[in-house]
Amino acid sequence: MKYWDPKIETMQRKELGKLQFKRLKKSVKTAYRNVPFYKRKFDEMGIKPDDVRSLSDISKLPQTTRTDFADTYPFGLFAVPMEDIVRIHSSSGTTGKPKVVGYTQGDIETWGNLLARNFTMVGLSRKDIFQNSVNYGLFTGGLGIHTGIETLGATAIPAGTGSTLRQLEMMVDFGVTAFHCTPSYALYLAETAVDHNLVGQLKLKTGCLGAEPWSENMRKTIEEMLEIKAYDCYGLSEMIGPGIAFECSCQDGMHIWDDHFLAEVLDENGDQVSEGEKGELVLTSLTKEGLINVRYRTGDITRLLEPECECGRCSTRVSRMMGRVDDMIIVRGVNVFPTQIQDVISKIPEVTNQFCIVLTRNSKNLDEMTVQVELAKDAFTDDILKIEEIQKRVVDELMTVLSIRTNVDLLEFGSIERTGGKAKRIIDNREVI
Ligand code: DLL
Repeated sequence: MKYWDPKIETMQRKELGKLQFKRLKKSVKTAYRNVPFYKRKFDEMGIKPDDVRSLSDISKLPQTTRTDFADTYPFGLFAVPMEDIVRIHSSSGTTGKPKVVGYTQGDIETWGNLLARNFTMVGLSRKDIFQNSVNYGLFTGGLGIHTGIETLGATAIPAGTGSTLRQLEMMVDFGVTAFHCTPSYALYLAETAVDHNLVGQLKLKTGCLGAEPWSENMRKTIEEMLEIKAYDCYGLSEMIGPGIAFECSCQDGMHIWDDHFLAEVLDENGDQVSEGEKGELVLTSLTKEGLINVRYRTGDITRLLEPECECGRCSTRVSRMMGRVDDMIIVRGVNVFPTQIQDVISKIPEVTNQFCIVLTRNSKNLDEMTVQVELAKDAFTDDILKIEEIQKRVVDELMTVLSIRTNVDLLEFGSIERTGGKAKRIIDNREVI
C-alpha cells in the first residue's frame, strides 16, 4: 500500500487530535479576528476564541449554513485581503445567489495535495493518463481535480463536457487510464462505449466519480460495463471542492481528511451520532486561509463508520452520502429521498439507473408522485403484459421502501436526459397555495 504522506495518513487518533486542536485554535482565532461575520456570531453567543480549550469545545461554537453565504455575498466570508485571493469558484444553489469561495495560493496547494493523496490511495501515479470530463468553469470539479492530477504528476486531459463519442475517442486515442466525472455521466459513457463496441479498445482502470449521490448497484453496473474500479469522491465548494473525502481501495466508506477538516456527524438535536448511525455532516476547516468554515452544515446525510479501515488509515470514515437534508421531498406527509428511489431501481435489471421524480397536485389538492424510469435496452418487448409486469414490480418495490404509492412511467431507453453535469432528479410542479 502506498501513501502520499504516510506520517499523516496513518497518524494515530491521539496524535491526530493534538494536531487538529492546534489547527482549530489557529483557524478560530483568525476567523474571529478577520471576518466580521464570525466576530458577530461569536459575540452574540458570548464566546471568545480562547474558550476553545479542547477539541470537544467545538460544540460551543456557532454553526454556519448556506444562507450565511447568501447573506454575505459575494466576499463577506473571506478571511484575507482580496490581493491574497488567487482564485474564485462558486456553486449555484437552486435558488438565490451562488456561494462564492476564494482560495489563496496556499489553499490551491493544499487542495492539489489532498487530491493527489486521494488519487494515490486508489493506486494512481504519475504514470497515469487522467481525463477530467466535467465542466471547467466555476464548478470546483473542473480546475480542482485538474490541479490534483497535476500535483500527482499524472498527465491531465482537460476534456470538459460534451460529445460523449468524442470523449470516448480521446480515451482510446490517448490511452486514458483514469477519469473523473459524475456517476450519471459515467453510466452514459459506459452505455455509449458498449453501444459502439469501444470497451475492448479502452485502457481505463479507474473511475473517480462524485458530485452527486449514487448507489452501490450503480457502481457495480459502471464497473462491469467499463471493466474498471470506480471510487466515490466527495466534496463541496463551500469547504474547498472535491477532495474532502474519498474511498480507498477497500471501497468501504470514505476517509475524511482529519488533518484538514474536523468532521462531526450530528443528529437532529445537534448531538454527535454514534458509530453506525446517520446524521448531517458538519465540517470545520483547519488549514484553509482564504475562507474559513466554522461548523459548516453541509446538508449531506451520511452514516458514521468505525474509523479503523483495513487499508491501515484511521481517519474519520463515513458511508456514501445518503441524500441531502434539503433534497427531502415530503409527499402526503411521507419523507422521501431521491437516493431511496435510486437504490430501488438500481436493483431491478429491467430498468436503467436513470430516473426523474415528477411531483404534481391532483384535483383534490393531494400530492402525486410519478417516478419516470427507463426500460433497459434488452428488456424492450412488444408484449404489453410483460411491460405491465415490470411496471408493477417497480411500483411494488417503491411501495415497500417508501410506504407510499407512486405512479411509475416506463419510458423508452435514452428518454431521460444525460448531461456531463449533475443529473436533475426532481421536477416539482406542485403549486404553492
Ligand atoms: O460537487 C464538488 C465535487 C466535484 C465533488 C467533483 C466531487 C467531485 P458543489 O457543486 O458545491 O461541489 O456540490 C456539493 O454535491 O454538498 C453534495 O450534496 C453533493 N455531492 C458531492 N459529492 C458527492 C458524492 C461539488 N460523492 C454537493 N456523493 C454536496 C453524493 C455528493 N453527493
